[in-house]
Amino acid sequence: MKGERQPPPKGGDAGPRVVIIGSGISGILMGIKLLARGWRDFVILEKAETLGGTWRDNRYPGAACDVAAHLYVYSFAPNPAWRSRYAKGPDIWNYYRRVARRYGVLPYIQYGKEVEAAEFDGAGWRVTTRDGGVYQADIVVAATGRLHHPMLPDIPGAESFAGPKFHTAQWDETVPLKDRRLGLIGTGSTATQIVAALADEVGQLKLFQRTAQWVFPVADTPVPLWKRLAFRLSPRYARNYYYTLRSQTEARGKAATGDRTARAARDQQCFDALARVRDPVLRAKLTPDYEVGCKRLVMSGTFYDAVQKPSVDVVVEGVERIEPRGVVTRDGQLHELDVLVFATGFDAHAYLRPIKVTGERGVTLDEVWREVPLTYRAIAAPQMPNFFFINGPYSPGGSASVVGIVEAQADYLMQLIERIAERKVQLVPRQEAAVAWLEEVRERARQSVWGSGGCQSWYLDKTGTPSLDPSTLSELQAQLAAPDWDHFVERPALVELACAAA
Ligand code: N01
Repeated sequence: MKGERQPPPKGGDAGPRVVIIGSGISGILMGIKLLARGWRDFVILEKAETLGGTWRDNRYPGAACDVAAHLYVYSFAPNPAWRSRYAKGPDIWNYYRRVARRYGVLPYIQYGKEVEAAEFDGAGWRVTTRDGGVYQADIVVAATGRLHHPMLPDIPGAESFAGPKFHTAQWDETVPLKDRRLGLIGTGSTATQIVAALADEVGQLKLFQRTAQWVFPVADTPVPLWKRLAFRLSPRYARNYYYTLRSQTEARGKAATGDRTARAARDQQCFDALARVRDPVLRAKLTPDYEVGCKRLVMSGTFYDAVQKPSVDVVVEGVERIEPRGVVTRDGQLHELDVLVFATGFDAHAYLRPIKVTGERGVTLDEVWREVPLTYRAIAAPQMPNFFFINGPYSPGGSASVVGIVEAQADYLMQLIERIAERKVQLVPRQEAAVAWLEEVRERARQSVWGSGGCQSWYLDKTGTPSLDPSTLSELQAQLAAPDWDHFVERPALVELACAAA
């Protein structure tokens, strides 16, 4: 993209030195917020060669966002051009690139900079990258995403498969699929999108399902021309539409936190969608044995149609091993395959890893997080002064577009950064404030359907507790409206914050 690698402009109010790790939706947003404040002394370190996280990496066939497109945008940067209710992955990626360019963030991104370590030395942070880069910072913001590390299953013989094999987040576009025999292990949101996209293209698709999923029916309708024009001509119309979508999503999301009325209506739509699967044997295979919404709901209006096509076979016998010719299930059957894809999700609990973060008195983040990832409001961790997260552990999920959530967090974070800059201080959350906040969130999460619905999911941490805050976006915005300064230790920075570019 033109201008993607220009140096940042010089001069002006430099502000505190900030290192942002990651150039996905959260990292770009932090850049926009700093520039809006007039602060230019920051850098966004991106380990890949192009910007973007999720939507750069997930380029599998059918990749799309099942959150309404007009809601999956920054609230201040609507996109009147969306052509359908749900946007395709590459279009979303292009939207965020365009916004990054429009708001002047691109010159601040450095590519090929994989952060290896961040070390606090009393005065500030020393961030080092794999290629030997060293960055001194007053503040570090980790915007590294939650679903970033592909999870590859430990299935005997996986290495021996003779054909191409890859994880959905590492899709090999050079591998032809037409009329070939494709094996897909896993049945989450990703796999269901792939099944719908490829059922007509491949010769045969074997879907190896360990656990059935509840599917909430959604229809991907085109956005008519008059509406696109209205979005373009009337910012007010666009804004109202955004907030209508937001409240609809929030109402549905409340089901997760225990609102029985919302839950009943939502559940019924899932039951009805499943009931339309004609073959009773297939329907039985696709019927989950846990509560709706316990796992992250699959949102799809096409999966059940696709899975009923003659090319698709749902295999529920359980994968025993992989051999050169294909997958052997527990009933001893060999399913011969040409291509094998792992739709087995992500390690959602490897947050920030393998970056080594060392805070006060040499304590590492791994030590602070030995039991559970202890954070204060999912934004900061004890003993890590001026080190912050966006979309960190225990961020809310499930009831809102993640973009709205990270915006609420970024606005809160800007208040912390403002204070750090104004008072020339370091801020670190008090241990007891973090523990109290986390206990309260974990208790509510346990009581939510994620914790009590009788399923396994990536939401659950090693203790079996959902690592998500069940707060809705409105609740989160209220909680984050103004920092409670008593919950932070504030102390003078040892060295005055730099005002000139490093
Ligand atoms: O991954 P998942 P995903 N043998 O963890 C199975 C977001 N997302 O990539 O259920 C056999 O949901 C596992 O089985 P089980 C969204 O938040 C958003 O699909 O554990 N199977 C499961 O079926 C989503 O939740 C969009 O029994 C094995 C599957 O692999 C998150 O990403 C689109 C196995 C993993 O499902 C992750 O979704 C796509 C094994 N050894 C994704 N190991 C949007 O549209 C695992 N499985 C916004």
